[in-house]
Amino acid sequence: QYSDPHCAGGRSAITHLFEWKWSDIAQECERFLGPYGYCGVQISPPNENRVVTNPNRPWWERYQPVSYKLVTRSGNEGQLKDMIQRCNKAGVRIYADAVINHMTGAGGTGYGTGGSSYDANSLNFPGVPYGGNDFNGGNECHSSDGSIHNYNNAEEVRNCRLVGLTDLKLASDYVRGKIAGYFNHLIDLGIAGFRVDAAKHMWPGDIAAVLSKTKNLRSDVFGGGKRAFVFQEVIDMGGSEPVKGGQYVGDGRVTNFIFGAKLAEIFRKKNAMKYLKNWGEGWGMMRSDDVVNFIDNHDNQRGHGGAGAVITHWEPRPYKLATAFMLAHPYGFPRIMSSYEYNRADNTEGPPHNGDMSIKDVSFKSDMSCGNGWSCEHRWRQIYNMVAFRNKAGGDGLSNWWSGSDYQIAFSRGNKAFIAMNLDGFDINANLNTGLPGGTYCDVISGNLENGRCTGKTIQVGGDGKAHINVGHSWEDPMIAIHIGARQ
Ligand code: ARE
Ligand code: CA
Repeated sequence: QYSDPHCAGGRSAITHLFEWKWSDIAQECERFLGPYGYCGVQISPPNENRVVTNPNRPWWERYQPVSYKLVTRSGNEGQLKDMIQRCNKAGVRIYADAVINHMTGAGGTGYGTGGSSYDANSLNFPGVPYGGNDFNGGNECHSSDGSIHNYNNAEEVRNCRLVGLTDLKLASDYVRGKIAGYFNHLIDLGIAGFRVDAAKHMWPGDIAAVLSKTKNLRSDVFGGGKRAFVFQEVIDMGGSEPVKGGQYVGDGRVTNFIFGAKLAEIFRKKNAMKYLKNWGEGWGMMRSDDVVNFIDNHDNQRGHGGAGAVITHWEPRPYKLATAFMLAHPYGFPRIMSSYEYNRADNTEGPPHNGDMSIKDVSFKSDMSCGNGWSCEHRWRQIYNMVAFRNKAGGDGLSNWWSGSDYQIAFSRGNKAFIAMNLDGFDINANLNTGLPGGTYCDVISGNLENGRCTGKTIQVGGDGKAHINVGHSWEDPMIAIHIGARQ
């Protein structure tokens, strides 16, 4: 019910434009995401948050709500509305990061980004309004100091304070109504769904109760009777914690944290690539329709949020390989992280900003990559061309699996697309079945098909679907990928 992302016309991947301004996202939908086939965008939390000045405006202040007014450093309600409208028109969906488990950190008073006051000492959030009765306290939470310490106690994880954040009482009908009101406001603006932050810290039944109070999506944009796409942040590494991702699949999809951690081992050469043969449910991960997959996210790329060692944009060679694998493989629904550059010794640093701490515009270079401190992984050729590959592959399953050695693999997606990758110490030189119709294809890793000409390598596929595949082990991007959308 809540697991359909509502992609337009065969699109199949989303990107997280972390900390982008609404006005920049609107333009990005029109000039890039729409034309290059992205399904949608996860945006930073659109609701009013606490202004944190020590450290000065860290990225994480946006995970401390003050109210559900739509005013943040990314823009105001008018700008949000304009962005959602323009993105939908470009065929690109918008999903809001929904912080509904808690309000600000305990203690302290001040103002939010929309001018609302808050008093976390007396649990007073007049901008909603929430008061003392709307939070979990001694009756619900039994930890020594009201915060979560023991992740092996499910009740503590759900009813106590996550890193000291004032924990909302989602068992209360009033609180559920306020959250659903916030969701319905966004639905009226044309949003397609929600990433539910800290879902692990809420009871699945409480999330279901909130969702049951939400409206259908706008029928003029999505057609009649459509429900919001919901993907819930539950960090489940398959260990001993009692809270499992599988407990949440009734409320929508779940973020699949094992995915990036396991692929990091493979693409760092700690586990053989050939074992990817039964990747997906065969590796004990959740059902394909129940997951959102990613190589890294805004937390684990900077050492927040646990969940193991992952590969990030700071290591471009394995990152491009791992991302290409995610996009080429049929398992699950993929999300591409789009980051900004930060001082790696300071994991609190917020987005690129001007002297007055307003967020900097995203700028662009002639090769389409970004400037002004924005990394824009979603604009890397090896990544956006693999989004097109995935769209073309559509519902076709994995076929023609080949592994030449521990770290050399190739596979096709029916008769639509084919990829080969090599992390071994010697080249791939093999005659492989690509599954594709005969013809000359453009390798979309090394180039683009522009006006019928390939700017990178070309690959000849014979009438029998076979091709000579060469992948050099010392190439900067040791992979090739071809599909029916890029045939000369
Ligand atoms: C900030 C300060 C804290 C301070 C707090 C309250 O950093 O020192 O106590 O404010 O004043 C983000 C940041 C936090 C930040 C918070 C609020 O990461 O540092 O706290 O914003 O500003 C657990 C949760 C998981 C959560 C991760 C971070 O289960 O839901 O921790 N991830 C989401 C977001 C984060 C965000 C929040 C939740 C809060 O993606 O960006 O926090 O809205 C094991 C467990 C995991 C656990 C992990 C880390 O792996 O299995 O469940 O993740 O440890 O504890
Ligand atoms: Ca909670």
